Amino acid sequence: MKTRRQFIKTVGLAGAATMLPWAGGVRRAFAGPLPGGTLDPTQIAKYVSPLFIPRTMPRTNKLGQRKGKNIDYYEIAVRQFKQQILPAGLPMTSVWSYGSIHHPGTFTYPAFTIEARWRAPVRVKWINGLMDDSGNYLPHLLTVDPTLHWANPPGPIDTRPTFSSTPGPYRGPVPFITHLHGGHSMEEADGYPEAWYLPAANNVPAGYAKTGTWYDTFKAKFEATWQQPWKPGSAVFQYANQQRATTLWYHDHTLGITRLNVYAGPVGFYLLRGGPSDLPDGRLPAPGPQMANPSQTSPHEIPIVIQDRAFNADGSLFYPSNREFFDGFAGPYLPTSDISPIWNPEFFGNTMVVNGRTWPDLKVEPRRYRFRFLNACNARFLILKLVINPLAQRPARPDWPFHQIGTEGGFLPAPVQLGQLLVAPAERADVIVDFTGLRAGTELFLINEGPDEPFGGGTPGNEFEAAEPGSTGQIMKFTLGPLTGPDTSLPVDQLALPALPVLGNAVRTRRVSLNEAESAVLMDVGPSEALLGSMDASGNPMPMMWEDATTENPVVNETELWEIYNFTADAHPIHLHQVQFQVFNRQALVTDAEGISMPPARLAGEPFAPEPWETGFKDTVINYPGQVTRLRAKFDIPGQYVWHCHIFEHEDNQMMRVLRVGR
Ligand SMILES: [Cu+2]
Repeated sequence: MKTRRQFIKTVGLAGAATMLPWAGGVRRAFAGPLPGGTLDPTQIAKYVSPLFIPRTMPRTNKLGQRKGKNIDYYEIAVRQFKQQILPAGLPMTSVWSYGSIHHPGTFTYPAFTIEARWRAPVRVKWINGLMDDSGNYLPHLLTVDPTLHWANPPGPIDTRPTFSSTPGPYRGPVPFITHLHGGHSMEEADGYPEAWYLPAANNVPAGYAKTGTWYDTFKAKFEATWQQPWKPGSAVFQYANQQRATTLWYHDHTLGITRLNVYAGPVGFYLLRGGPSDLPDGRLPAPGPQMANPSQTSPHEIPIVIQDRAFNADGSLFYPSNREFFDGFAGPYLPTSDISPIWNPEFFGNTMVVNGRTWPDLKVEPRRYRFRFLNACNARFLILKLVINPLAQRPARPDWPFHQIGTEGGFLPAPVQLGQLLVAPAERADVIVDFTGLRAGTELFLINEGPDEPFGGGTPGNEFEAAEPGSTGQIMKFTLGPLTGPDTSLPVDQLALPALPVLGNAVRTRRVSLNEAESAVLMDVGPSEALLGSMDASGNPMPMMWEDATTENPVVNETELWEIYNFTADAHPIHLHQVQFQVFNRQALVTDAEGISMPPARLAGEPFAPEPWETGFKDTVINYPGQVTRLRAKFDIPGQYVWHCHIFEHEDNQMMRVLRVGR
């Protein structure tokens, strides 16, 4: 069985992990919710709140163009507000999320959905509105570790600052920048981690940088192209929408603080429709949620974002405020050692939040629905099943199937019937669930059998223990009502999906590595950070830091084969910006007794094909321990991007590298 203990084992870096100061190896021996805040998740009534269905983000206006199409223009801010995330009767929760500044009712967590059409440009003024009513900045809702390599507005910016003693948390104005995840975006519109900006607050302390290293470069580029200024506290991004119709989402991407900025709430869907890679109207379950007449809208296409969170008894979000929460390590921290005082290597919440509400219920009709699932957890891999009994012994037998039709990069070649959906952080699963024939009153539960700890592959009950059935092992409920109208969508077995474009053969093979680092000065403490890296000619990993010289530098318009060698004990969801790639294959590596690849990397066995649900285009792929994962990508926009692990805690502490295309 995989344990927390294994996670900290390091390959290629300071080794010698033997006895550990925490009780990690025995934690899963206790049946019960994970530790979290002061609100016991078993005291939260399940399935009392209806599923919140985010509606369409209202446009600010349409901008005319002399040539070509009009531009859909939005002005969207991130703000702090209270929302009833816990069931009525329990306190409200202070969260952050996005909304249209001209439509006060649109500030919800998750945010309203941006509806985009193929080849119709969308322009968004993204405003950092993390200020109070007096225009003073709001400090973070959560505890910011100032010792990572992070945005660091007090300066020097975008560095790991040095301290003469262990500092307390950062309480200043919050840097923020929004990334459209999966977008085939120009560099200035991609939400680069060092292009952040503070709110245009009255009281930003003297000497603080108000923007990150790359902000001015991208501002100049955008303004020269589009003649719209970037005002203080904002950035304006334009998305061409010249990519396959698919499920995109938007979230913060600021260097070293993304885990906290996203955990605080701001997240939204961006649905790109139309064009040759979409289906004609009428074939799939519709309509999606609309802005107008929400009470009269009965959407049959619903985006569903799943997140694990933890709460305090006063309704506030809980996120660890010290390293000790993770492994009991109480110091010494930086600068005495190389362990950060606050950062946790992962966080697993004990409460499941779906579209901004804990364990909601959705009333459905006996017809087909299209659900666009998004795993927006910080670190948790989900294994979703539909069952009659939510407390059924794990692993449970699925009582109802999913038909997956798409993933991050649009439709699959053909629908895939699945008893379970494995969804890593940032992955999307576009699925049809056909409730046809189910009697009114039937209840189906969406459960989760992913682990309450890092995922390393395998199956529940064998390689890991399934999530605790009474808390994180449940997600939401579907309650069947009567059919109110005919279902005119096509049955799944009659559904033909659009053909996939052909990527072409790779002209270059690029070998990269996933690594973990434990303390170089403290015995038996780790991890201190997670690292990407390259590989030497002998197959040894060469872990690299964010600040090291760029090594991933594809030529514009070349297709590359990436070989991602995992030298850690865990699976990492690796995300490449700019591109939608294709998973080529995977292959086992020679490992030690615990399944960890041993350098130099040596292949073991034959390559094997990706899962049927991985055969479309993707922007995030699961990299299992003990394996190399191969993907093909064509990089066709020059510029400054990133590739990184989408476990937010990893990404924030070095598991991110520059991806520089061309030049
Ligand atoms: Cu990772």
